[in-house]
Amino acid sequence: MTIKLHCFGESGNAYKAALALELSGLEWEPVFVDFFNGATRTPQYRAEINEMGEAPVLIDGDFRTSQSGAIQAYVTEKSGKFGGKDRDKNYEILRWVLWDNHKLSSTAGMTRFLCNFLPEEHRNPDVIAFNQGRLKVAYDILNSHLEGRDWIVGDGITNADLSCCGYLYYPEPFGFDRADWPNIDAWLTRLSEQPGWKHPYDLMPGNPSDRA
Ligand SMILES: N[C@@H](CCC(=O)N[C@@H](CS)C(=O)NCC(=O)O)C(=O)O
Repeated sequence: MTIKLHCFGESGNAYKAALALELSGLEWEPVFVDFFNGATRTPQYRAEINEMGEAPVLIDGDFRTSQSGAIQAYVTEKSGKFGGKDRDKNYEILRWVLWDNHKLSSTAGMTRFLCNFLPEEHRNPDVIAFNQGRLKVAYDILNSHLEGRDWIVGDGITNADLSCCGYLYYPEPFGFDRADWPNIDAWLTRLSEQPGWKHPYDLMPGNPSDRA
């Protein structure tokens, strides 16, 4: 049975799940979530898809979960890919996924939204600057960790990489410039050169140009 991923192209959180599915080789298909027309806020979405009112959501037969980290864990369980080979590695991967979800992707996603998708009259420069300050700390932590490393944990791609990259390939400006962070830049290039890698807008339906 084909796995379904409720997602949309602009969502870096959905990208983490979609990229894990794509690179795992599992059979999957996207189901478009019309986020920008309020789909995730409808009672129907909350009742039938996800009570948390978020994308991504994975449905595989009678199994369903949301949260990109949980979806990645499911992909690992099902495909045997992107997990650790031992307990220490598994916890190290989990540690980076949780860090990403809290400190990197949630702030990057919010900042990108504030800078690009919120109507201009609602964009608050102080809020944006505050978030960009927090992000700078996060980029620095990741960039330092990647010094002398090809991947975040161990010697191959894991869910730590697939999580932390979630918002870092998007073209919309939100204060992240790859040139400022050479180890992150090289790591993003390395990941994008893996067979099967796709850009978020090529992997999932939904693109800012749809609303232009
Ligand atoms: N921690 C969640 C975050 C998911 C999330 O915030 N998704 C956004 C789209 S990128 C969403 O659906 N937001 C709906 C809302 O806030 O109303 C994950 O990693 O999956």
